[in-house]
Amino acid sequence: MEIKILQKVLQANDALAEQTRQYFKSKGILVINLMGSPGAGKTTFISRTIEALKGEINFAVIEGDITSTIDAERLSRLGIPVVQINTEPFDGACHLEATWIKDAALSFDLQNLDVIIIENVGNLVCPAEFDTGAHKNVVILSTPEGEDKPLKYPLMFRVSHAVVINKIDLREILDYNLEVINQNLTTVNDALERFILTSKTGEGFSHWIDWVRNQLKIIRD
Ligand SMILES: Nc1nc2c(ncn2[C@@H]2O[C@H](COP(=O)(O)OP(=O)(O)OP(=O)(O)O)[C@@H](O)[C@H]2O)c(=O)[nH]1
Ligand SMILES: [Mg+2]
Repeated sequence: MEIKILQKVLQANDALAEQTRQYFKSKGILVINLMGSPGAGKTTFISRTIEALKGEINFAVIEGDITSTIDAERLSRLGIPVVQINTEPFDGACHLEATWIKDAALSFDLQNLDVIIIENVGNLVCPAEFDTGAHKNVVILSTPEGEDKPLKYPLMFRVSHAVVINKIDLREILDYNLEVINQNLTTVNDALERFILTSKTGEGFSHWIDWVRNQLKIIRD
């Protein structure tokens, strides 16, 4: 019985997510859902991306956290529209659902918008189970988390279109093995687009920035 109820919830979420995806495509707006562990560097990465494309691409951000507006305040300082979703009233959900994303996204001035980035709630489990309606799912993995995460949390890496290996500046001190992480990513999903960078300094960002430009072009074709 419980399984049936959960399936119903997921089906309703998926249907709304698909509608949202089509709606934003029709408006020429790219929606990117960024997922990753707490502290992987999601907010720093978003901030760096927005700064790199300032004057070229207009961004808005949907911030997902169980509680607090810390990240939303950080990103608002970039002069972009930000909406915070706190999941505390929804049993402290560890993911974002399509209905919340739709409402948040529709609150933006869509005329002056190119890309919406969703910073999902920090963890590698629940966000992978709920389609947000984004066009692209991106998972950010930082070097201190180790090379084994794709094998331990495979769903996250299967539902993602791209993976960002962040904090590569810490590679030597952590003895981080790029060959091993690449092998583990290939085992789980060899179609994943891969970016290796340091959000703190912006090193290695050009490939990622080109990808964002290209995805926006694809949405508008
Ligand atoms: N050395 C290093 N530190 C980084 C890098 N990117 C982010 N950090 C640091 O990692 C810490 C967490 O970064 P955040 O951007 O807040 O991470 P987050 O994933 O948004 O965290 P939550 O929203 O709390 O889940 C901060 O102290 C950042 O300065 C990086 O590329 N290298
Ligand atoms: Mg954050």
